[in-house]
Amino acid sequence: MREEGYNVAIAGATGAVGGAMLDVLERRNFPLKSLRLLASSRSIGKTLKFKGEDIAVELLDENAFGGIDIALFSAGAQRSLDFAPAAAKAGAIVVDNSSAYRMDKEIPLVVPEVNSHAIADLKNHGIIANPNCSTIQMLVALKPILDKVGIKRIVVSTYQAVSGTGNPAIAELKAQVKAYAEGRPLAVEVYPHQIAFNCLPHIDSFLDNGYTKEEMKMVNETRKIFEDDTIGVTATTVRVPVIYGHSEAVNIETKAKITAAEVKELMVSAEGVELVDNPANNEYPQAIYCAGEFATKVGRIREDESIANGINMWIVSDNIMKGAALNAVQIAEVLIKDYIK
Ligand code: 25A
Ligand code: L14
Repeated sequence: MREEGYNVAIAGATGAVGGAMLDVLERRNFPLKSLRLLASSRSIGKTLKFKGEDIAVELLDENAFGGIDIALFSAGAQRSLDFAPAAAKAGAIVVDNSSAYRMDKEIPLVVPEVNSHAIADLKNHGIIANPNCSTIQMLVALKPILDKVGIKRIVVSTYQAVSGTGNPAIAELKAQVKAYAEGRPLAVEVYPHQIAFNCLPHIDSFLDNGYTKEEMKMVNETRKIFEDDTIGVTATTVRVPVIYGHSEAVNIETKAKITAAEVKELMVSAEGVELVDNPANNEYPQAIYCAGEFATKVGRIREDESIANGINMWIVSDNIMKGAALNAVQIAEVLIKDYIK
């Protein structure tokens, strides 16, 4: 580790994820020498606060990365395709939150608690991909079970917060709730339908196979991160009127038998996981208590009585934190410990 700290840039600093990156860097006291905040021309003239100081937002372009050690990208897949290679060429290591590079065979896709070793492959292009939010929290919880008894198949249904779509979606949910309470008509702009008091089985765009892109990210990214193409994964991803925190009902078929009690024991010692499972006291993971938290919470652990080796569980995490900003900063922490001299 360098005494004087590291030069870090955030591309997409004004977004929902970028704002959380500032928060995580501050809360984890990341050793910074300098911090550069980048966004589109819409945000030029704005400042953002970091440790009580105002930092001006600068334009994201190919010349923005001189002297940067680590560039955290969260400005959408197109911006990553446009500018991440330039950042890497300028000598920065890129941690990319978008979907642009996740399934590229030469680019590591990393959840530090699960496959930190894959970071070594960053030497190919200087880019590391941060997985999809729904995938990250599921794998943090499933990894100890995978290691102990093996997993054959995963069936997951998600209940996803609007913050994943960014600040405009948060504003739209709040505005719809207010308009409803005041008896006014609801404006619908961000999603194809009203999201207040509704559930939309539609996240990201639809594909030819009838699934959404979000559903197929959960299938393909799980296989890549677990390094097992034989694992069966099927997903239904649903948008719900929640601001922060994705919830997931996860059913797994394991290779060998594991009891609910044994799974609970694994969750107690799992890195990044907190067991919240006391139904007698109405205690189970809930999105409203996950906002701003780093841990992935797991509860409602039961044996699936319809098959020999099955487990049901409920997994909740802040999609903007572990699902994006925290995971990216954790990768940066591994980089400064093991990879950047
Ligand atoms: O990979 P994908 O599928 O392409 O999607 C990734 C996107 O999903 C979000 C994240 O958006 C990311 O952009 N996301 C959520 N969870 C995620 C996760 N776990 C996740 N992504 C990965 N993993 P976001 O809203 O958090 O951030 C968007 C940022 O990108 C900046 N940006 C947009 N276009 C840009 C650009 N930066 C440089 N050049 C461009 N061309 C954006 O900054 C934001 O920081 P900004 O300056 O453009 O916008 C700040 C203000 O402008 C408003 N606004 C946004 N879009 C428009 C707009 N106003 C008018 N017209 C618009 N089209 C915003 O309200 C904001 O206040
Ligand atoms: O990281 O919730 O691939 O609308 C793209 C869709 C992030 C969440 C990604 C959403 C996602 C986003």
